Amino acid sequence: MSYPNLEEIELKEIPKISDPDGRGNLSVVERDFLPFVIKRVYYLYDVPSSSTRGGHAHKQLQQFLIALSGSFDVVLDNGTNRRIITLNRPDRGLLIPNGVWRELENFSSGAVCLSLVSAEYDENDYIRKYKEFKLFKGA
Ligand code: T46
Repeated sequence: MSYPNLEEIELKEIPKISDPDGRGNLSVVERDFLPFVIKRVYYLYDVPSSSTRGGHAHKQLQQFLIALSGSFDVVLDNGTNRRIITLNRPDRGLLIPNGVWRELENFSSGAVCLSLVSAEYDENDYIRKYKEFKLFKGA
C-alpha cells in the first residue's frame, strides 16, 4: 500500500453555528482544527466547467480545501491508487497531506474553492510532471 492510504484522507466536518433567528450559518476554522499552521490562503473562482486545476503534487505542503460555494471533484492519486472526492458543502473540507497528486475538475457554475495551506508559495515544492511524481513516490 502506497503512502498515504487514500481511504484515510479525511473529509473533515467544520464546526457550523446556525443562527437561532434564521440569519443563516457561520462556520469557523480555528488554530487547532488543522494539523498545520495556516501560512497562506488562496481561492479559485470563475473556473470554467471544462477546466482542470491542480495537476501536480507537493513535496511538503499540506492543505485543506473547502467548496465555499458550488461543487467540484478532487481526484487524488498516491502513485498507485486514485480516488475521486466531491466537495459540495461549505461546512466540510478535504485535508490533503503532502505527496499526493491532485486534480480539480467538474467545477459547477459559481464554485469557489478555498485553500488553506501550510506554507508560503514556493514553486520548488511543486512536482508538476506525473512521471516525476511516480519517481518521487518510487512507484
Ligand atoms: C493546489 C490547487 C488546488 C502564486 O503566485 N501564488 C500562489 O499562492 C499560488 C497558489 C499560485 N501562484 C501562481 C503560480 C501560477 O503562475 O498562480 C499561477 C497559477 O497557479 P497554479 O497553476 O499552481 O494553479 P492551480 O489552480 O493549478 O493550483 C493551485 C495551487 O497552486 C495548488 O497548490 O493544490 O490550486
